[in-house]
Amino acid sequence: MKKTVAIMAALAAVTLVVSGCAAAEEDTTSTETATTETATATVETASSVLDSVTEAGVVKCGTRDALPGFAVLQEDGTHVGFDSDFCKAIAAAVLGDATAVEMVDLETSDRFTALQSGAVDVLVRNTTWTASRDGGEAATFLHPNFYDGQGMMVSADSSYASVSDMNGAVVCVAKGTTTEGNAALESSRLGLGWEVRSFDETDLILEAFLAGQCDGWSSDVSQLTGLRSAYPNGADALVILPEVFSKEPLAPAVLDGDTQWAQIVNWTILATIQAEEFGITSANVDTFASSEDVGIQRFLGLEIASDEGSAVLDPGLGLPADFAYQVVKQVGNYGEIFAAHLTPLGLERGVNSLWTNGGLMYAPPYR
Ligand SMILES: N[C@@H](CCC(=O)N[C@@H](CS)C(=O)NCC(=O)O)C(=O)O
Repeated sequence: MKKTVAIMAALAAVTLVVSGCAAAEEDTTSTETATTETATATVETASSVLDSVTEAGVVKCGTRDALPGFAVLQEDGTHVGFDSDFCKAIAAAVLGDATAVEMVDLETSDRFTALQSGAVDVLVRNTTWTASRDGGEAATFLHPNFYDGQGMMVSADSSYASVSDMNGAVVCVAKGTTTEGNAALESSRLGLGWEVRSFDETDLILEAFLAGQCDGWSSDVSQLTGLRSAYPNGADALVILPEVFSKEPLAPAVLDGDTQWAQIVNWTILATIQAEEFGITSANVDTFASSEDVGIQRFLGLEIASDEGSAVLDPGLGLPADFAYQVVKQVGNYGEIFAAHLTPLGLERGVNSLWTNGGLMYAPPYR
């Protein structure tokens, strides 16, 4: 099918050449608003998930239904959690309705097949971005929504104070995860001779752990924290050891080969980060309707006045001009989402702070 794609980037580059960087930075408003109306080119692209999502009026989001803090199906049928909120944010961005989302519960080993078969439009399920998954699972990973690392949880009445105390331990993990390989590697690195035992479902690890069949339960620290909070014998019966022995950037993913859909999901995540940086929250977003800050006007899809008239910025992503407004209004900014679901578990922002606070959360300019 034919799609019209704005070529603003090329025109912006021309602007820089003719007027110099400083001038372009000071007076980009008129250039960018003018180009939104006139500068387009037509290219052939394959059909996008955007079309099927728009037609269906719903985003199918591959996630979880029982991971405290991240994605929990409640008795009233609603989903609550950090990952659930990013699923809702995508629906708010694309369809203007955060509730227009079908949450598809996936076990770890089914995640990529669900994406490949089209059973889900996007995966937001504590999934680590690795090179092999990028290259071998037909998955395109987007901006991480949580930078994590692998850790070890043990019984509080065990004698383990450190991973290096766990000589000959049985370490229980979920099948189809990065956790399996990392645990084996850590065991051989430290010469601990672990038996890494893999289970199809988290519930089965829990059963085995309760039955005393596991000396350690290894996973991403964020997940261990969530699972610990819901432990049947109480959170205090478990301890998460201090070591973090891998990098686990948890990132939403879409199927390879659909750049438009990938950009849409990416900019939805980035919008939550940018909103936090601007200080725009679900509670105060409407007060920015009269903002005179051009950066905020662009971001919220507000009319930007210029000598040529007024227009809203359309960067050509295939998103409605007010997508960031809808995301923030209906779901919240990154900090709000984190505070609502992860702070109560005791997780700190740490590397997931904004870059302005020394963290890794950084959105490219929306212009
Ligand atoms: N981030 C790792 C681990 C992800 C993962 O899903 N781990 C298991 C281990 S506990 C899991 O299913 N957790 C959530 C759940 O079952 O609710 C990966 O992408 O492989």
